[in-house]
Amino acid sequence: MNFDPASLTVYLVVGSQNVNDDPNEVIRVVQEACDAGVTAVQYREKDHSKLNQAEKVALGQKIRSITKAAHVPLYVDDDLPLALAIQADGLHVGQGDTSVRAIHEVAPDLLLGLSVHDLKELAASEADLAVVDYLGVGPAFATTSKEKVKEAIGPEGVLAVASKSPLPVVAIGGIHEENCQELAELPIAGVAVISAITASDDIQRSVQKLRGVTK
Ligand code: TZP
Ligand code: MG
Repeated sequence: MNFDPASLTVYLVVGSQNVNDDPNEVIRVVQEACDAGVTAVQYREKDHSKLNQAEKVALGQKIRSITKAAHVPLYVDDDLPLALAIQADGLHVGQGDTSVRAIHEVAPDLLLGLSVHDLKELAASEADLAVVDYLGVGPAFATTSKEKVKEAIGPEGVLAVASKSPLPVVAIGGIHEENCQELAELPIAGVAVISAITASDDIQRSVQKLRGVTK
């Protein structure tokens, strides 16, 4: 699949650890989010996930069929075997994860996303950016959805990285309907969220509001 920056507009990140360890709830959220018009999905089984690899593959395959029917690109967080097993479109990695160059060598067709927290990390990643499609920048705001999370950088911190980034940027971390407009004037391609969608009482409305950031 070719990378389209518009696919970063509203990017749902989700794994069973975000929905009370209930795989069926992951499926419900992904289906409703795709129906509501999310533009990318990342399957992120992390932190205190209770699923074994076979269970991750089984759930990932269901997410794959939902996203495929919706024509929404599917990324997997930092698990190349899982990404290949479920025929994901891409992989997202953090600074401490498998190097993007190593991934690109074995799986050149996978789209690649890389997390960057600040200008220092952007500079340190420069040589790798040739094989990366987009940057995830944050946490924009305080978040409780990720363990060992770095400090929030605020809209200013997102702006600092986005204005120097040669690649499209999706902001992530603590972004909700209520604060997303604080990011509206920034040179970003979109917003990535967990709880704004997984904990939403109306996914259709939440996705609509989040879309407004780049409109
Ligand atoms: N990476 C940086 S912050 C974060 C990730 C995966 C968590 C985002 O979750 P939420 O609920 O949207 O703050
Ligand atoms: Mg990671």
